[in-house]
Amino acid sequence: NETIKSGIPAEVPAVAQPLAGEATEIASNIIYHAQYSPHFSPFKFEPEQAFYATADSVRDRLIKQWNDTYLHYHKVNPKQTYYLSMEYLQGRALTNAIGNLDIQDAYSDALKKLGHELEEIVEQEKDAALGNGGLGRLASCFLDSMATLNLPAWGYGLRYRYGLFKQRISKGGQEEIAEDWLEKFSPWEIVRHDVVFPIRFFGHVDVLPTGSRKWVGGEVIQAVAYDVPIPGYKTKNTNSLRLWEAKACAEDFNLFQFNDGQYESAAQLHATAQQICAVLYPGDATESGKLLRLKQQFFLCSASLQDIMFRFRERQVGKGVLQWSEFPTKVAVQLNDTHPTLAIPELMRLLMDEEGLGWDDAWDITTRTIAYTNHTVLPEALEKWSQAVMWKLLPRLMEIIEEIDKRFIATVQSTRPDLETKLSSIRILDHNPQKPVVRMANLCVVSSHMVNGVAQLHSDILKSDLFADYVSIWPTKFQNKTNGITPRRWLRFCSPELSQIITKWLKTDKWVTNLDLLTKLRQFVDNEELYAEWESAKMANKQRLAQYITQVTNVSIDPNTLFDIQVKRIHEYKRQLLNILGTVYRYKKIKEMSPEERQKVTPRTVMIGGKAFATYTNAKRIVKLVNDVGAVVNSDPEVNSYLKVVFVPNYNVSVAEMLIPGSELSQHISTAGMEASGTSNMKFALNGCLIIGTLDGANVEIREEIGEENFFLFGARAEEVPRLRKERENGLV
Ligand code: T68
Repeated sequence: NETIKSGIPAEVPAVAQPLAGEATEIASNIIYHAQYSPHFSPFKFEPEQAFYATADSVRDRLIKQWNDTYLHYHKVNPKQTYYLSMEYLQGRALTNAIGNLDIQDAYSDALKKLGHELEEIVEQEKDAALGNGGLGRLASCFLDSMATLNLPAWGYGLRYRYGLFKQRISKGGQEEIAEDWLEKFSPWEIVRHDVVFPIRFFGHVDVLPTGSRKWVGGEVIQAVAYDVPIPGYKTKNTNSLRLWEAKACAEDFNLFQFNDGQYESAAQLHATAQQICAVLYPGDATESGKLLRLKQQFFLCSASLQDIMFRFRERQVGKGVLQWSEFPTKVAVQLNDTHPTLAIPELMRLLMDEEGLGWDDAWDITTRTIAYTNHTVLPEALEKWSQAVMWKLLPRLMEIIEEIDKRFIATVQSTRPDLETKLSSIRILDHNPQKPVVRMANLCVVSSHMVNGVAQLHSDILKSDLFADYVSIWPTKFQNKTNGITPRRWLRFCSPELSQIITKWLKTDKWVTNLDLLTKLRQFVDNEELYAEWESAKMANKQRLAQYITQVTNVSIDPNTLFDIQVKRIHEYKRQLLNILGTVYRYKKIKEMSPEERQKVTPRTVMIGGKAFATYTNAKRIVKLVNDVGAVVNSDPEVNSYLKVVFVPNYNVSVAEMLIPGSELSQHISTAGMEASGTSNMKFALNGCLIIGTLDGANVEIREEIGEENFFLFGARAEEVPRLRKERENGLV
């Protein structure tokens, strides 16, 4: 960590405050971009054109800092972190960029001069939804935080053409529609035509006269870099999110076949390349779906590692002989779950087959470079790839995985004979004759120098259960890193009203980078004036939310009711079903009450939102049930002034930015032991919302942080769950 911190020093001057009159300058810059945009007519300046022109103008500022940052790190050559993730849920970028550059007021004034409101312009931007849920959003939060902390840290991912689907609710329940976030273009990405790496699939392994091995033949697709700037908050430090796009070469286009009328086969490799980054998480029920997903994973890993090694080499130039043994002192690669596991055998391959290192040196470098974050203990979510598919697609990598497995077994047999009976479950290859597979989590644990869980309870369960045998081999390899969220997006920018109040009472805005300062608000615990201000901010956020809900659902909701919200991916273990059944019970109770009794009920609006994976039948049934319950409750004149139920369609980062500040009670009620961490719990708590939750994931730590009095504890504890399950299965309860 110390080496990593030696990046841009903390005292790097913050971005200059806009000067008076800068609004005029910005306004003319926006107009310049509108007039010379190659994408739109210069005679139009409607909200859409105003958005793109504003984004282009902000991007100019970012590029300056971005280039300076790159040059700075190039000179200082610090240890750099690389986050490898198949998912990034970035959401919108404009508010965040303007906020982090600290130029909101100047841009807001500039747009006013041009006849637009900043709030209306930012809504023109489509969410970049290159992720499914918590894991993808965590990656994006980390990028913001690392940039703000002046760490040299890059994210690597894929530039999916279609991100997470758009959810439409019809009579039958959820419908999925392709989300075309690049329909026009993204103003934030810059294509690097000079950063291109070849990625091989299929083919075979040749043995050279020297005895070394080389992967040859098959199909070779090009990975082209698209860079997205990641600005830190009030700092010059601007990192990169590098997203890879797949492309075939011009030589791969067969002109002869095309002229012969064989259009499809002439452009076959081009079509194959296009499939790789076509969609986030292609359905993997079919064999071709599985192959495509594996191709995506390898594409990310190989391109990123070739790029990282290229940069290492470039920065070592002039420092004498290239020492690959120093690679881990300059490079940290963090795997966001097992999806980028292939980085392990790929780094081994590049070091051995391309750089000529021996096994032992390559292994030492690989294990010191790679670390792994686990995000789940659910057995069905632990990745296992068919050995047959892997041999076909990645023959050289499979040789290396086989060797890692062999050497691991030999070490265990010689040093830990007591683990002999456990070997079949802790080794990497599962030779089950029905379906031989590679266990990716095992490969990660064996090959990483550090393994972490994402909340204390989850990390404890990893140690006591899923990875217990490994703990006995490497007691210090396992640690906890409880997830976090960026306070910029999840408070400062999504609730400017509340932020202003906090800044006023704390007499500083330093809390935006140091949340510990919020505890200083405790001294005002009895201050009526603060309460009144707080309440008015909450009411403003509730009104904004109520308006949005009416607009997207046609259900009018009353901001004076209690807003009770559960938003997250729909999953059985997250128990949206329990929530809606509880709501049905509440409905029936109100129905049975006398008019006098009803007067005592706190009127409540229950909101549930989230996407169900397209092939997850039970999750889709839950979505439909919530909608159907809503239809009954909301149209019942006896009850609907005391209870309303809405399903919030198309839950995404931007919708979350509206829901969370307007919430008063939020539900985090997963069966204990199942939710690795949860991160929306933190976002709700930060916005002054009470929590009802189980002792699961990071709820445990949040409860300690916000105090038991602000947390309605609910349900069984993790250690009680197995017994309860058994009793229920046996019909005892
Ligand atoms: C989540 N995992 C955990 N997985 O469920 C959540 N994508 O408890 C935790 O807070 C969060 O990770 C961050 O640590 C996911 O979001 C996925 O989205 C996923 C799983 C399999 C394949 C692809």
